[in-house]
Amino acid sequence: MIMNIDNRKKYSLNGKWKIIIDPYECGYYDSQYQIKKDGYFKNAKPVNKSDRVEYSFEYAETLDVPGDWNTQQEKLFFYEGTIWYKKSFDYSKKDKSKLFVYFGAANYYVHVYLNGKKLGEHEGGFTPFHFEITDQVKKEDNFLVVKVDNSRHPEGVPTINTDWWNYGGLTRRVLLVEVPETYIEDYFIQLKKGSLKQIRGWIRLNGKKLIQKGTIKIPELKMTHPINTTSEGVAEIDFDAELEHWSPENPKLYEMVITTETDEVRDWIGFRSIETQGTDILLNGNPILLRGISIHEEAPLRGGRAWSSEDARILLKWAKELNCNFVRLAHYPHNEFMTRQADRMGLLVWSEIPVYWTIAWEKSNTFKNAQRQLTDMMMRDKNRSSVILWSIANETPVTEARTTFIKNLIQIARNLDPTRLITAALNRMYVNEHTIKIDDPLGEYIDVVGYNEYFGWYSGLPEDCERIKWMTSYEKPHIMSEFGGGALYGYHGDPLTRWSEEYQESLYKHQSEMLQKIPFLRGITPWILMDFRSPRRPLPHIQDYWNRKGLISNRGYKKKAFFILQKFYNELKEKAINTFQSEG
Ligand code: GCB
Repeated sequence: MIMNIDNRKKYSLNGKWKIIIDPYECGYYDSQYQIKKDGYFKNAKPVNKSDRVEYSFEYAETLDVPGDWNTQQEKLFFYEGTIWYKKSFDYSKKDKSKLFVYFGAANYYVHVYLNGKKLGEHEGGFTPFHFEITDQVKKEDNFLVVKVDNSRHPEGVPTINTDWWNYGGLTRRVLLVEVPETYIEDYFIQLKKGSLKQIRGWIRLNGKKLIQKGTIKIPELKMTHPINTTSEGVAEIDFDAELEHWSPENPKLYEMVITTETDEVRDWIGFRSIETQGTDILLNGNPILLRGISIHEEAPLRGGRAWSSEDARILLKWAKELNCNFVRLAHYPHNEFMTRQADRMGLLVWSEIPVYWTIAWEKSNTFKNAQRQLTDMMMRDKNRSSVILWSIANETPVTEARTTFIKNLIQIARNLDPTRLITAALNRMYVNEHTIKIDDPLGEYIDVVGYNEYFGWYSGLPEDCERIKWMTSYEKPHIMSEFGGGALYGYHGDPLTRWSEEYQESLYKHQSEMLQKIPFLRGITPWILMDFRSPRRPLPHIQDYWNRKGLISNRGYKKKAFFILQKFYNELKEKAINTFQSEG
């Protein structure tokens, strides 16, 4: 995967794309359900007045890219199926350089064709992918056709059942990316685990000239280190530096310049350590309490899938206003602007893959798909100091097949990135009505135990929270990765009136009282920053297909509970509270 796309020579294919809505996939299958040789990707046009061609991109309507299709046209609001996208472009590349077509993400399954020939396919709605087009691209009149299918499948990741909108389409940027013939394909530069000054990592070249000399520089520190790549194009990086460490209070980034004989990339990277000790999380060696909030990739104010740097800035600014030092980016990898912005704003990040509820644990294809999404997420964001937690799963059933599946994913994640912590959000578990014991066997394999609870919403009333006794089987840090309740902005009642702002406010008050008494708790990410669309939420006049658990409405108005959490976090921040005391 080419890293750091914004540091490359790039040409945007964003904007209006021609589209054909194809619910029966006539552009792909013939009447006998055989794959057509001359599907819509051929972009055929009648050659004379008698010629019969039953589709046309030329006269077709358009959709904006990036963007989900559901919120661009009313008739597509509930649409699940195939839409064909087409974009024409001219491009003159430098002799010998390589050209790629890059997609930030497309939901969910795509086939990509250039000038009528297939480039490849990609599965998974939230991770980037690209295809090399060096030999196929022409100076003029190229046409790129993408078949995007957002149908849900029992064996997909996620599977058919989620509590978020299945926004389809080319949901993130599409770019042409030009790199030298031999280019710096990837690099991983972070502090070595356990050290506060040893910079460790590697760079990897791709191309014909794999053995090269170069340097890695930190201009601000006036440091230059030599690089010598092997015949595999790989060079190890290992040197010491006296660094200001990255933290939410001081999100210090250093410009790093990697130069080889044929290429150069620049990136802004922060350096921090993250580890656990008993029930503590240590950032740069010091215990930290994660004052967080969960966030969906729902666009602030306009709704639909978020994708822009402006969307990221608005969402994360709200998190800062809440006095957060941490965000849970649920339930899938968010766009790259989010983690880059979090680096700059000083927000720690929990990053997650959509292994959500119950997927097909026994199917090897499902495993491969989850593995691919995990490694692509990790590869894209491995240089982001904000990211401290890779989350492998959310609310999965306690079965052997599930545990084996996730255990195997954890192993892969640890091999790929030994510097960060692994987590998962475990499911609700009751001993009795007033006692919770966290003992999902998955807890054994993760570093930080996430736990979702909904006292006062799915069970009991807000005031019941304070009667709950908390126990755990794991001497590890725990994060309350979800709690919350729905409220319609502007709907008022007493604290017992469901859906009122007052009910949600009361719930947050009682929850914060309860949470402070859980001695093993080191993080909180209530559900959720902003209302988000969900097909599971049809209640007329209240939900209207929005999950209303947001502290902020879909139009950007703050509900009463926002201010309760803001105050609670402010107290924790002011008093520099890093651990909670038990009641006794
Ligand atoms: C959960 C899920 C989350 C839902 C939330 C809810 O436990 O993890 O995806 O949206 O509950 O609102 O019910």
